[in-house]
Amino acid sequence: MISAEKIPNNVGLSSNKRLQRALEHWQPKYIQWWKDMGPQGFQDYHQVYVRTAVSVDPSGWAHFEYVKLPEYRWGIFLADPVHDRRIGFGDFFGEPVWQEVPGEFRNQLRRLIVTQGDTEPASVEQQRWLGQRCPSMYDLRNLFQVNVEEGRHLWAMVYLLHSYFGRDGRDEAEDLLARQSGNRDKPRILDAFNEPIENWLDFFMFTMFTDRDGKSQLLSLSESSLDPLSRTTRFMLTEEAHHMFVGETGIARIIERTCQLLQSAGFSEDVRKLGGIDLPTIQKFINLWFSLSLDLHGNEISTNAASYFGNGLKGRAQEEKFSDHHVAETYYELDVPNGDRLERKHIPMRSAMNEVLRDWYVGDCDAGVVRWNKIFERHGMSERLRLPDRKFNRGIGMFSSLHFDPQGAPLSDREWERRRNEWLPSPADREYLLSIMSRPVYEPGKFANYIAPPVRGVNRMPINFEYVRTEA
Ligand code: BYC
Repeated sequence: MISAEKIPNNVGLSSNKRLQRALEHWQPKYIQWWKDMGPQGFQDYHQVYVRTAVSVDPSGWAHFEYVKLPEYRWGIFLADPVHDRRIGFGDFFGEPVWQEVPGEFRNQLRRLIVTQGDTEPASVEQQRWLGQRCPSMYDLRNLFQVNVEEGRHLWAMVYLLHSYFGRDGRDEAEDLLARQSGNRDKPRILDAFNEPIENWLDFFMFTMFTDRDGKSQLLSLSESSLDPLSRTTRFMLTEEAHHMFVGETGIARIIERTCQLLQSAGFSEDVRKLGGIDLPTIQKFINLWFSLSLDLHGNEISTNAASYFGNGLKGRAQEEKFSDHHVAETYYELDVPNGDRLERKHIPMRSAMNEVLRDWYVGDCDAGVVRWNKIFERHGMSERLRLPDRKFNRGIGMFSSLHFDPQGAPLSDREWERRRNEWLPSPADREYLLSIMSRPVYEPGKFANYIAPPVRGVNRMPINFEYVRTEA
């Protein structure tokens, strides 16, 4: 039986019979999915020190407890309503926001919510083997925190589907549990969510770059005229911040350790001989996950994006920072491939909305890389990491049929095939990473040789706290 106590919420679940009935049907399937496709080997005998959102106020955040993963209390939360909120962009600018789904935008809204919802369980599936290779108990706990929150984000989208899309919504909610990351017959919708995440460098890059796409997409959905979608995504953003923290600090700690190893060997050694992760490998994983996550912003020129904007369904990140919210007569300057040259074209701004969001995203990623590079400065080293050019390794959009090196210089198909392993992780790189991650580090306070400890523990607990307990 569905109860408000088991499902923390601020959506009036206890008095909403329709939602209760829909969830009663869906929740057992979700739990079965979680056991089958969630963290492998940690479902039955482990208790994890996790944060559970029990309310939207700041004190609701301080709620930490040991839980068995399948017993986590996945809740449903909307950020507080904004009094007299008005539509902030597009053709309906200035009108009151919608509390129900307008019939004419039903399909588009459903599509956006399903696409967003599909990424959440996908990421849990992608990460399900990582516990077996964890670099420490602290990191293991962070992995599970990210996983349970992605599960909660799925709940958030399912809440919208169940509450506002009737029968179709219930069918879509079932399908969200039926597609599977990497499955050839029923894959996840967006490509990056079908890529394997087999080692912790993948994981930290994913939480740095792909979760940051989550941030940019959620920011733009939080502008939506559909108020429940706006309020749901606004609350999700608070959790997303932690995921990016895990990614950014995870890579920072790997860089820190690599610098230490290099220094201890007087810069004379290959870091791999010392069991660390060399900088060229780190750079290759940046190249991979940044380019995959650029693809997640869709085509550069998109009629879908134009119509989402015009209809007020999906805005720009931080829409209030722009002065023109109609965007009916402005243009975006885009370099479009024409034969073997790029030609500057003026694209109606609404059709370039995916590119506008991508600009915001690239700036946010760049700031993170600048912070990583400070670690080299602190060690007095001249090495630097960088984002590849946005044309590099693209699978979606107008550059997807062409090849470019990380500096953006065009390459022939042959040259690309010959040199791609210089820029992207090779099978040998992956084999090396698996070799140093083959055994999990489960002892409190101990860390794998390739990563430095964090600056502080979780919730003011010591670094050597037992973040994951095993039952006898
Ligand atoms: N892979 O007009 P276009 C997160 C398809 S991450 C495969 O450009 P649009 C998270 C597209 O579906 C954030 N296919 O599309 C992070 C369309 O197909 P059809 C997730 C792709 O709609 C970490 C066709 O190409 N949220 O939260 O303008 C862990 C035409 O493309 C891809 C959202 O994505 C791709 N990458 O833009 C956990 C927000 N890109 O209809 C979670 C909701 C495009 O021709 N989604 N296609 O068969 C959207 O806003 C839009 O759907 C997109 C695509 C920006 C993704």
